[in-house]
Amino acid sequence: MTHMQKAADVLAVARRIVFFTGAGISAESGIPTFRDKLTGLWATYDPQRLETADAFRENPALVWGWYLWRRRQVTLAQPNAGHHSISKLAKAGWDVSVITQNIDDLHERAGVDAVVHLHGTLLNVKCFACHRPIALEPEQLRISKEDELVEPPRCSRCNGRARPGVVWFRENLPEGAWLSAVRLVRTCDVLISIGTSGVVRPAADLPEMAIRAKATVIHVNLEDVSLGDGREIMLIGSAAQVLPELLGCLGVK
Ligand code: BJW
Ligand code: ZN
Repeated sequence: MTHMQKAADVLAVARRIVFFTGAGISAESGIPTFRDKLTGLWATYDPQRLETADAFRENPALVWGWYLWRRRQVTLAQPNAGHHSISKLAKAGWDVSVITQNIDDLHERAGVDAVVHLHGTLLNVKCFACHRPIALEPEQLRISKEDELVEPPRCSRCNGRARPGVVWFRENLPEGAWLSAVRLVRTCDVLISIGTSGVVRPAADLPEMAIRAKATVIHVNLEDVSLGDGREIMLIGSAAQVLPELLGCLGVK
């Protein structure tokens, strides 16, 4: 039996399915991943320089400008067949939840309502000082090129700087999101982990948590990222190819 058929058989009888997604699922929508060679954002940028609170403190205009550019990139992108497959499975009657590390809104735009965002979202803006949400006008979000320095707007309540509503290294994950994720993972039959390198914790602990809770873990990735447990099924290929094929085996169009 092929790995694909084995995965379809497991899903056919699954009661609760959790999708756990990383940058790889949005790659075919044109959003670069973090750690892939050549196309990864970090091939040209040093993450330590841009994705930490220290970096923002040192050079807020560089970091804010860079996030505005990424925001525009996300706004112009469209969900791909991988994102759409997840919502098709839900519409076909499966009990499906989505936990994502991604800061884009492509799952939502593919029709999934309650997405758990472990690393925040690019579309939210908050105050660096008092953490309250900040609403910005469209012209404050405009940008012309990626290396433009843009001074962040100020918070109307405390005059702190606006920052993206994402989770940087050494920052805690939003507590509610993390608790929801753990609850979903501990009670699912199948966790489908898509397009994540599994190096950033605590998110990377979720597949192992699912295995400990006796769920089957199906990985979808360009490379073998399995943990070496008998409960895993590794499907090698791109999300936009593998997921429609998997749905095809289940008779979901
Ligand atoms: C495809 C595909 C296709 C490609 N189809 N597949 C030492 C110092 C400081 C911190 C730490 C430390 N040691 C450990 C830590 C903790 C740290 C951590 O884990 N660091 C490791 C890197 C070592 N974690 C944290 O700091 C977290 N907070 C925390 O732990 O708080 C407690 C604490 C407090 C005080 C001190 C220390 C700890 C927070 C983590 C926040 C992560 N934030 C980012 C940036 C978000 C904002 C932004 O985007 O700008 O989140 S980092 C980045 O990595 C982003 C992602 O969500 C995350 C995961 O990446 P992902 O999704 O896995 O992408 P890639 O690129 O890595 O992988 C893509 C995969 O897809 C590959 O496998 C490809 O093969 C595959 N693929 N195309 C299918 N078409
Ligand atoms: Zn403020």
